[in-house]
Amino acid sequence: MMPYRLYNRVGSGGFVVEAALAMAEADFELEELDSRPSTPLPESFRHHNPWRQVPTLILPDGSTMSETAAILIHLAACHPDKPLGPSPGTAAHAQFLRWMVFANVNVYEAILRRPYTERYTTDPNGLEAVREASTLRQGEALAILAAAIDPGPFLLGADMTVLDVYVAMLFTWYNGDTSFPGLDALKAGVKDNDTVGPIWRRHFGDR
Ligand SMILES: N[C@@H](CCC(=O)N[C@@H](CS)C(=O)NCC(=O)O)C(=O)O
Repeated sequence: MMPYRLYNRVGSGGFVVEAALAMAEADFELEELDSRPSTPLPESFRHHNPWRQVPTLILPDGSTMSETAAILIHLAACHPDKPLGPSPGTAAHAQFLRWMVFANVNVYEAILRRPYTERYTTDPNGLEAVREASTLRQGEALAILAAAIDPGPFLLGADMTVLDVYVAMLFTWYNGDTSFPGLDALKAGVKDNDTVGPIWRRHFGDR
């Protein structure tokens, strides 16, 4: 079996996949692309992922996965003895799936409307309005996640899962000014984690 191979760039969404692989104590190689966060990837990357996005993960059998939430759910299923997420079929796993998909389609998608604004309107005079709506929508979706932290400090309770690492990453990209103390505490817990903390700092410094 080959090791996992993760395509990413520093400061991009593959951070959470790298963190999940480390939590799984899996054997993996990093392919860091020479590309700045918030910019399109080189045309040549289409060869690895036709949608030209990171994270893109090559699995040990040589097949390709993309889509952060799908990758995280898959890694948790492959490493059930590691603390990535709850067991499939449990009530906790239902919430794990719920918030994983919510974060992906509502928070991540809203964030992307700022750096990639021209994908969301054909009106050259409408770009700033799309960016403002992006920030508002990020805040609305983060408020739902913040309210779901009960009793905390993590989304599913006392134990950190890859869902929390994902939400902490998205929250650190939030550019609005609404404060979310529950998400601050969740993010602090993620940054404090012995396995994930050093990876966080390599991608995001002290953000
Ligand atoms: N739906 C994708 C979104 C991934 C995504 O937007 N990745 C960004 C980096 S954070 C990217 O590759 N941007 C380059 C582009 O979209 O052109 C996922 O959940 O993995």
